[in-house]
Amino acid sequence: MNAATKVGAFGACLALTFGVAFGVGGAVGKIGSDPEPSRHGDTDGQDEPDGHDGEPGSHGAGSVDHEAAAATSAAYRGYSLDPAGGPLTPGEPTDFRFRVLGPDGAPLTGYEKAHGKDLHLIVVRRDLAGYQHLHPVLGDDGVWSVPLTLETPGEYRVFADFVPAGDPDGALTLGADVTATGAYDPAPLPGPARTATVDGYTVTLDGGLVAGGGSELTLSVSEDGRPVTDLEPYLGAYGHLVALRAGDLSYLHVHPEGEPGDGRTPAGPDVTFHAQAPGAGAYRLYLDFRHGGEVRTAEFTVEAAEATGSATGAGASHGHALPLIHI
Ligand SMILES: [Cu+2]
Repeated sequence: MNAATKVGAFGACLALTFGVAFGVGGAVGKIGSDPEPSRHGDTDGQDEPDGHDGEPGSHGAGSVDHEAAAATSAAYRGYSLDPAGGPLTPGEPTDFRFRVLGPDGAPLTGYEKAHGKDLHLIVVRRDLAGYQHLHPVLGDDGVWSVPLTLETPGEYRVFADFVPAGDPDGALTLGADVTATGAYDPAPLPGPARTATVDGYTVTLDGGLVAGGGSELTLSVSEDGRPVTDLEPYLGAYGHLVALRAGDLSYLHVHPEGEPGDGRTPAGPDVTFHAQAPGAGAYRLYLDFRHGGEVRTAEFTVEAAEATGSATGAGASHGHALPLIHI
């Protein structure tokens, strides 16, 4: 689907951080940016308001690692990501399959739902173009599958964000490279901006990222100049935010703390997130929001500034522990 933008907003401070996973993609290198419209590949746009079973912050609790500089690798904590198949053909729909192997070497079949899904798969080209947020289906044999089309040639990174059942360390994210054959023509990263437009929606960003610290980001959605106050729940929240750092593809997945129906979280126009950036650099933010029955993605480039003075970020000021999963 297309990228679009609309962000819901929670009136209050939604502090929540879900599992924040930092992954450094292996291959550093080409990072460009994406002049192309972002693609949102969610295949199950319909998600029920009740699909959220992760308690904010529950994810990742216990895996706090403040030495952020992590790298998302294909193997971590004994788990590994095992994609099947070779290079894909650009523009051709593929049944993309992969497995997560557990510490015992066998395919992992037990998952705990987070945001209504057993596993979230993020796919992006290495220049941060072509973003997709997919929800694969798990087979009894531990093989995940999902329809996937890589529109243009190039090197892509896939991130599997999940919670192994029964693992006290909580959520983790594993990354792997996938290639779409042909000449890769990386685009430069779009410059920092406070506004993004998608399908008639305008999303404005307030706040920013602080290198190595917590910060608050508020995204406001309007449509044709009017604030949107009836955002629809998507995966149990009014907005989902993923951030990827240009260069090493460090990965952050952040969610608002409030939930639709909790009696205190308005359905827009503001949606606030707490994020923790692993370090300085340029990040591409992808905000998924749902309105009018469709999920859209608004994209922004944000520079994470070095923290100055006290090391207190917005998160700390709110007294929230920010789970940080170091991948
Ligand atoms: Cu997801």
